[in-house]
This record gives sequence, C-alpha cells and structure tokens, in this order.
Amino acid sequence: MKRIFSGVQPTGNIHIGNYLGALKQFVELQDDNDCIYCIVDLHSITVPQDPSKLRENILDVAALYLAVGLDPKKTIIFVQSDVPAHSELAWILMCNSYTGELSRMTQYKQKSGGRESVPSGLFAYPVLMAADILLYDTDIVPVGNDQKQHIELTRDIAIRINNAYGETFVVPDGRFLKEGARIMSLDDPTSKMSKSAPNEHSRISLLDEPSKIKKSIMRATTDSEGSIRYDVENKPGISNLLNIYSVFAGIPVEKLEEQYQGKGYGEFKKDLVEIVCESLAPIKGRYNEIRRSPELVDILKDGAERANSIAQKTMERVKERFGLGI
Ligand code: ATP
Ligand code: LTN
Repeated sequence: MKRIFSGVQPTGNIHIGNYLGALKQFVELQDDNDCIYCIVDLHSITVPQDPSKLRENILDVAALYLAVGLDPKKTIIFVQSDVPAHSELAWILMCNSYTGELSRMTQYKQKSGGRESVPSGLFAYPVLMAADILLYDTDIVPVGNDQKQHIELTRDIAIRINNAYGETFVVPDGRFLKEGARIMSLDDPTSKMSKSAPNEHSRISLLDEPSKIKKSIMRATTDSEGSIRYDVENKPGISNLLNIYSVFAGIPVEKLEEQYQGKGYGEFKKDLVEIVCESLAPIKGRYNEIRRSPELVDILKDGAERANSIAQKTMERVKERFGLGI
C-alpha cells in the first residue's frame, strides 16, 4: 500500500482541468492505496479571500470530492488549517529552503508579476506544499503538470534534510496523467485552463449548466485548417478538445482522429458537448445532495482527527531530529 497525498485550493470554479488532471486520479487511486486528500485553505489565502466566501468554498470542494467518487471510508478528507502541523512543519522547511530556489518557481513568477507588493506567503507557498506532502510520509502525489516544479522542490528539500539530519522524510514522486495533465484554456489554447481567468468561457466548471457548456465548447478557439488531427504545436485548440474528448469518453486520441476523418469541427464539437454534459450530470446530481447534508462537516472533522494523529507522529520525529522542544 502506497501513501498518496494531494490537495486542491478552495477557490471556486473547480473546472474540468482540475478534474481530469487531479480529482480523477484521486478516485482511481483510492481502492489500492492509503489516500489522504486535503482542501488547502492556507494556500488560498496567499491572495486575499472574502472570509465568508472562503468557508463556503471549502465546503464546495469537500462536496465535490465526494461527488466525483471519493469514499470517506477509504480515504481521509480534511481541511488543511484543521491540522496545525502543516504550518509548524512549513516553518522548519522554510529554514531549510533558499530564496534563490523559491524565486525560480514559475507559478510564483506568474502570480507575483505586476503586483506592487508581494505577500511573503505567495513566495513561501511551495514550502507549505512541501510540508503538506512530507508530513504524511507520502510516496505519490497525483497532480496536474503545472505542479511538477513544486514536487521537484519538495524532493530537494526532503533529500537535503535527510542528508543533514539523518533519515527524516520519505522522498515523494509526482503522478501525472498522460492526457489530462494539462487541459488548456478554451479561448486561448496556449495557456492552461484556470479558475481565475476573467472569461468564463475559457473553462468548463464541474457545476456549469449544459447550456453554458455548449456555448463554451462551440466558441472554443480552433484553426482554419478544418481537419481533426492531434498536433499541439500547429493545432493547439483542436488538440486540447481531442484530449478532453479522449479522457471523458475513454477513447484513445488516435481512434478519435480516425472516427472524425473528413468530418467538420461543428460536428465534432457537438458530440463533445454531449460527452461532457453526460459525464458531468451525475457529478452535479450527487454534489447537490451532499452539499446540503449535515454529514459533510462530520466527514471533515473525522478526517482532521485521523490526519492529526499521523501528522503528530511525524512532528515528533522531526523535532527529535532537529533537537527542538524538550
Ligand atoms: P487554477 O490555476 O485553475 O487557479 P490551481 O492549479 O491554482 O488552479 P488547485 O485548485 O489547487 O489550483 O489545483 C488542483 C489540481 O488541479 C492540481 O493538481 C493542479 O495541478 C490541477 N490543475 C489545475 N489546472 C489544471 C489544468 N488546466 N489541467 C490539468 N490539471 C490542472
Ligand atoms: N499547489 C497546488 C495545491 C496544493 C497541493 C498540495 C497539491 C497545495 N498543497 C500538496 C498536492 C500536494 C496547486 O496550486 N494546485
């Protein structure tokens, strides 16, 4: 049994990129592994959040975790700030990471660019992520491609501390899906689909209405060539749609290319609308049921208790290695 850990920020608009890159893997892994899935609220406050909205967003993600198929009997589901050891370990890791390596993180460069003042938390964000992972002796971290650099940093910090203080942390590996790892924006297929992009038609959120999904897909940027062919460099729009189709329908991209040979973008997009709507409808149905259920908070409380007891053990070990406390 491998230990699996991953997290999603409670920042609203969970989209099919988050689903295909991360959540879908979470579900696949839960039967044969020891899985812990977190709602990383401390990460979300690296940019300002409305407090009452944040709490709602936390419950939204928790309900979505369950709606996509996570089973709280098989996995631990909890909120990051309910386990104080995340912040505690992050400090210790911060003392063992360098400003040089943190300033090379592309997500930091993108998120801090153009700001007059940059919160230190935004800079330290990947160290908190490393703490999340190392706290649970994680073997595997299922994430989208955009997190590759953060996983590398986590490994570097773990190896560095193991070398300096003796075996302290398990060195984790990332797990990235071939097709869903990087779903691109529908209006600009050269940038990744994102929760925060201003154009709502750039993404498909898991709870979107079918009419909105139809509009977003029918408007999606393609090219003028007219043939349905996978070629990321020259045809990023169609390649992205082929990827989305392939993962939702479980049909390899090559098969889809054959199936749509000689057919137009309109027909392809219409079929894609149907596949996406059909796949998301049951998730939405379950979400509506779970979100209102009082059981949701109980699941998170139970998850936090179980996570806390694992985290405490790691902290004892870490403090002992570092000579901290009495
Ligand atoms: P966004 O950039 O959309 O605001 P995020 O990556 O900052 O989202 P999270 O909600 O924490 O924030 O991401 C959850 C998971 O979804 C992560 O594993 C991330 O790698 C993955 N993910 C995010 N966007 C995509 C995408 N476009 N394609 C595939 N995976 C993605
Ligand atoms: N940084 C990630 C979210 C995240 C995470 C984690 C993912 C925070 N802590 C631990 C995996 C493991 C993001 O922005 N998507």
